[in-house]
Amino acid sequence: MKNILNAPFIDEMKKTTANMYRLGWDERNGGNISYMLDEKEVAEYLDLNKVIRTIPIGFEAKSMIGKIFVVTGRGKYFKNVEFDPEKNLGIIRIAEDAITAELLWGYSDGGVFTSEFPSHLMSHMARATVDPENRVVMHTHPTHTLAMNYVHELDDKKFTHSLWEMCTECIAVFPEGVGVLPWMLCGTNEIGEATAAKMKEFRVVVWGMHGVYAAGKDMDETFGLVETVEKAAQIYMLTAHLPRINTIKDEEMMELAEYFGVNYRKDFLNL
Ligand code: 2HA
Ligand code: ZN
Repeated sequence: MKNILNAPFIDEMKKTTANMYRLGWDERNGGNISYMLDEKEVAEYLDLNKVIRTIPIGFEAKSMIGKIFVVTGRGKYFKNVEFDPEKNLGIIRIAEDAITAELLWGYSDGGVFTSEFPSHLMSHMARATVDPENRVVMHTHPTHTLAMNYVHELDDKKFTHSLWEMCTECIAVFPEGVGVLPWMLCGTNEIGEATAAKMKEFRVVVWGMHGVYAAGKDMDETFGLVETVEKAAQIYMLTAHLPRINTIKDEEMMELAEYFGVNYRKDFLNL
């Protein structure tokens, strides 16, 4: 059996949480990540018949039975993951009853997965229906995106349009746009369900005045999405209070999308 601390997926979790922390997006225990793993790959590192303990999920995740995830821990700080992955991360499998998770590794101080895990699972379930390759769900508090929530209308089309205008390649990176939810209480199944509903259309969902949820087929794609949205929001916040002299026009955004050959939300442009 190989040493789990050398597993590429643990390394990715360490590097990603460290990057996000240093970007200032994940203060204290802010943010959480869940990453669906390949059973065969995990079996190289762990005895899959050895369940350490079980943890209730809080809803029935039928389509996820048997799926294995590495998930950040409840109350844990992204800052600390790289130094003690076994305490701050856990590897869990959704049990046959669909309402329990079986802990296979981690949460070594007796901890459990993030309070957002039900929301993550609902997003995984929603993305699986539109993209069977989806593996990652990420929640974080990117600074400028959050700032923009206070000065911009929280509307899918208007918010997306403003982001697309801020960087030339935005429309190519998230051609489907971003979904936006109003402020809602976090950690509840209600926000999880609202997020999952948006996740059928978008890979990025803004939680009004809280942060973002993002999904993708791997860590790079998911992180890259958040990074690009955040960069656009930063340009927006650097310019929103200044007279606008130039802009990327809707015709130009259309030209870009067509050049990159992406399937974009035409109804989010005003042509
Ligand atoms: O896990 O960010 O929304 C901490 C959070 C909850
Ligand atoms: Zn949060």
